[in-house]
Amino acid sequence: MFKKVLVANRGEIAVRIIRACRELGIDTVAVYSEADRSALHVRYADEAYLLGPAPARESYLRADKLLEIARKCGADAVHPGYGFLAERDDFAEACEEADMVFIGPKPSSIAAMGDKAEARATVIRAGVPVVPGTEGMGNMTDEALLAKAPQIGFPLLIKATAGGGGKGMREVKSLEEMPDLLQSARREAESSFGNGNVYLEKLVEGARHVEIQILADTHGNVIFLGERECSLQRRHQKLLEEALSPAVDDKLRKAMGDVAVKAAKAVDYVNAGTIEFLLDKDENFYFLEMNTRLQVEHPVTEMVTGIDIVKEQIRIARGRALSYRQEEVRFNGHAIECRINAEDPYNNFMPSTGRITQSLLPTGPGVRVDTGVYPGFEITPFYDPMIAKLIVWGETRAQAILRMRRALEEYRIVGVKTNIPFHQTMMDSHRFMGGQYDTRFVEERFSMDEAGEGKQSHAETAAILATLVAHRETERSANIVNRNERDASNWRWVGRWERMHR
Ligand code: MV4
Repeated sequence: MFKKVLVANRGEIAVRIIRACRELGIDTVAVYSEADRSALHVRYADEAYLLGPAPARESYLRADKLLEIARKCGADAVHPGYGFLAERDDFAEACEEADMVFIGPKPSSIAAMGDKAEARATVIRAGVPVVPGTEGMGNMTDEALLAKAPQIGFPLLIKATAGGGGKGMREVKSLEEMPDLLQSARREAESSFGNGNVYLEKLVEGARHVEIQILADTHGNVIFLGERECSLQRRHQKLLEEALSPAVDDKLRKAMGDVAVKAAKAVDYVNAGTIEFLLDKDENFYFLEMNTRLQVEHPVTEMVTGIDIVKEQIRIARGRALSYRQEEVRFNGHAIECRINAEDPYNNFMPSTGRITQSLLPTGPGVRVDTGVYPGFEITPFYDPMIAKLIVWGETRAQAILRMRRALEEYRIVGVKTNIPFHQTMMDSHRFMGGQYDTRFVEERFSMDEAGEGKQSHAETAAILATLVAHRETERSANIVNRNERDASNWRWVGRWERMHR
């Protein structure tokens, strides 16, 4: 067993990792920047050390300082959390060289999935479906890309090989506009990642973003923990996640899970990881990329499986076998996570900074809040605006939505603006209730004040959802329609309800 784990992160995820260690009887070491002297992760850890000034570059990204602290305090493992150094193969390597266990995958797996074009080529060889593109052609010149583009067809996407998060991504509608877009994509990729290489993929329109959580141990066991629906995002920042996805049935889940396991095995993966897929309207799914880390939204998977993913990560890193076999993974109920950000949803989601003067957290049955802030803590512009994750569980999706609505009402934060009103409007959205949304929904179809999308009473929402629940129950007992038809009829029912109340 590890005696002492250094948590190389801040905020809610550092607190989350410290909690898992505490329950396992492992001592914890926090590191912090000058802006985080009074942060919660510093208070909760057994020991804490200053890294440097507030900017991440001078604190949480200082791999040399982190390892020096780890060595001096006698830590035997490092948990990187997400962001910062979590997906840097050179950091994982440096941990190993310092005789420190990196609680994550091998450096070679991180590197293999870090180059998105190489990742595509690798998973294709393992039989994983990808969107048609320039796979297997190595780093290409503009001439080669322009020659290949008509074969792929338009519209297509230019993507950065070092990419992720949509940086360096460009939509191309015709060959004529492609040279300029190539240049600007390369420029953006170069400035964001120090690497201007790009590749091409056919554009899949109106798809959902569905990702599969996997766990892999050092004994060759790889299992999947079902999917998360992550389509509700704005400018490539996820805002709300659900487990399981309203768009995935048991058969599709098994198909996607088996493919995710193949992708993980293709890079000899160990520890927790996530395979991202695009899922189109006809239930075709395509590998996008693999995240070789613990993810922000892991709690929704924990809530429906009962599996503590962080504890499994630690167990795996100690060389133990997974606690669960695939057939022991069961899904119970539905979970939703709202990311609570310090930003103003009425003003283009502008970041909001300042001291939190009051904070009242929602509690009660089926409610979990993962946060790194408390009254008196100051939100600075140095880090991510996410200050908490509000996660609820319900026996059904409808009950989870009603519970989230209740929890959002209880939540009070004074001192900074938050996106809680955005989530409240989302809970009232008929499209959201019907599970009818894709990755364009927030940016193209959703409005904070649109009539019909929001502004009804709790009683009205409860009535809609109760009817959806009753409707689904009836169907389940009658067992006469398949999933697609069932979704359509749910949606028809919501339409009828809207017309009745006009
Ligand atoms: C795509 C796509 C459509 N077709 N690839 C965006 C970030 C990066 N991880 C991949 N992304 C996309 N790749 C093809 N061939 C649409 C997106 C995309 C997206 C994906 C997941 C979640 C939100 C998204 C929002 C816009 C575009």
